Amino acid sequence: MLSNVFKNAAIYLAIVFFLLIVLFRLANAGNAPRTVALTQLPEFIGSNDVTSITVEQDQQTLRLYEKGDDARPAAVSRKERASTLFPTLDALGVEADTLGNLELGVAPTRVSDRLVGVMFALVPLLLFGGLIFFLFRQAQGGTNQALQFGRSKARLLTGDTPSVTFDDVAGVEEAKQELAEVVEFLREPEKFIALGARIPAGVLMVGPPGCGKTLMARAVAGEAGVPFFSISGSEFVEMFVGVGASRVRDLFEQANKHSPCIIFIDEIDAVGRQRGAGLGGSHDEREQTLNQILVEMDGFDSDTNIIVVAATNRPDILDPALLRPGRFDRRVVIDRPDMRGRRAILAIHTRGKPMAADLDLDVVAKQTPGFSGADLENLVNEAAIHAARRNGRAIYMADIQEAIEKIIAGPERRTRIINDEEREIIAYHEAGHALVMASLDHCDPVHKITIVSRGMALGYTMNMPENDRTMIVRSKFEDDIAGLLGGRVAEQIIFNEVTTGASNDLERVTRIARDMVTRYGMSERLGPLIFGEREEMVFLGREIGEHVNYSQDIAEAIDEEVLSIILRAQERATQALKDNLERLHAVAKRLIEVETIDRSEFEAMLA
Ligand code: NHX
Ligand code: ZN
Repeated sequence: MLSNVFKNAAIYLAIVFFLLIVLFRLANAGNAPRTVALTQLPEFIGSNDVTSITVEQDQQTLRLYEKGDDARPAAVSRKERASTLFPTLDALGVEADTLGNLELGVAPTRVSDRLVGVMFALVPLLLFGGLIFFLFRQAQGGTNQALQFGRSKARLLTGDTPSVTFDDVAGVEEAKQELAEVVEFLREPEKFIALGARIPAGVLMVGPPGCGKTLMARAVAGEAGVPFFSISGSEFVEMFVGVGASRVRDLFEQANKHSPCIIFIDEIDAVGRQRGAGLGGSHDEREQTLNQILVEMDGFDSDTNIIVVAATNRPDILDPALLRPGRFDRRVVIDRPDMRGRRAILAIHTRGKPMAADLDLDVVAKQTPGFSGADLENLVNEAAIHAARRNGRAIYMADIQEAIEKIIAGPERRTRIINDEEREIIAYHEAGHALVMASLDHCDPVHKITIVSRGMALGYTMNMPENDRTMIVRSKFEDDIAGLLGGRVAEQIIFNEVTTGASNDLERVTRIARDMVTRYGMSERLGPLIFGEREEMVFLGREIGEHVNYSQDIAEAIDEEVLSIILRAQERATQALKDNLERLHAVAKRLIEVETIDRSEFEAMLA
């Protein structure tokens, strides 16, 4: 509080001081005596401003010129006798080259000149003022109250009661159940207080981005019918020193006036990172903000009726002080939805939109493994856009299919020019993927094979899991690697040549094999150990780096193991294709003919 007052006062003082300097300079503009060299004199003689010219000589001030004297405004050199310029000097017998600097007496400038001076003096003032104003606006996040420091945005959001309820949230049933308790408390705090129950001060929502943490928090407020104040942790960090803490104070003050209510702090990891951790950045500011949050939450008593909901996708880096009892002691996991969850989320997003009768949400849910709620919302929107662009009246299953593929692989590029030779390579590459995947037990069923360009890819083979997976067995990794190598292996077998095209396949293969060795302990040689610690490099923003915590020998062994896993898989892919050479030709030929083969046709070709 105090530091903030001081800081504001300092800024006010600086502004006033600046104004005073400017005014002082204005008042004196044009009146100061000026020192010039003899050779510059002609410029000044005859000017209306010059009232006198004097020179300091032998501790005497000699007056050489007085306005009205008949002085010659011509070029002079230092060698020239000064007497030709100034009769006074001649009388005194002073030589020009012994003269020191001359002082010009200057008349007060005229009013019109002074106005011009004022204009010029105003330019830097306006620039400086504009700069300050701009900085304030930045700090204020766009408000016009330029001099109001430390006012929280939450105040401007007025703490409205959200209209979303639990009906608008799907795919996180467990989280809903846990939060139902919070809703009940917010609805009837007296009931709990009468029994002397200690109400949770804070709920920490943990989960990957786009899975509905914010929506869930809003729904809790909406369901309980209480105001919702929200602020993001990152907003605290980007402000002036001391402002973060004062915003927290302001936010809680506002919330107190509207209790019972919910305060939502998004991305709390931005301020709630372990204190003293990391390099660089303004940590004092962050710590002050964090401390203020803790102070405010500790100040809650039994009749406060405020519940602070915070969200993060990095609970591991939070300061333990945040998680102590009486603070964020409840943890609710908001994870990626499973197939049923996705179905329910799709039902919400298709609600009220003209959906065609052929739409089967179960199939869509099945085809979107790993999609978050936000992804699904985007999917339905893309489908709607696609339907509109073909002037449709409703969103058909085909629109959804197109949207899924667009999200996974990028927009279709039918006009890309590909010659026959390249088409053949692409067709064999994709047929190779498909046949290796089909002949290995742990690969997901092939859903679609195409040589129609999409995004960066010239062609692609899509496979889809039958069911959601929570864990992956080692054999599946091995089969997946072989499947990914299948395209390149086919190129090698058929053309006795490989292309640059498989770069993305190889990237994925390398990542899987490396993770098998270093993260999942799936190499016998290196054993069930984790190698390298993933860490967040604070000074590089959100980038994830790796901390090497193993010896050079181990590093070599890891590389060898990764290579051996990949070579073994390549061997198996080669074998699978050699065993299926006729099918490989058949699928590739068919691809060249029709460009796209779907699951049922592919399975028919295998039989
Ligand atoms: C190029 N593209 O970059 C050309 C245009 C081998 C038949 N000169 O493996 O399209 O060579 O099974 C995400 C997805 C780069 C990122 C695909 C980055 C593809 C795709 C290179 C098929 N299908 N390769 C494949 C392919 C290419 C690339 C990607 C990406 C090809 C192959 C791209
Ligand atoms: Zn490929």
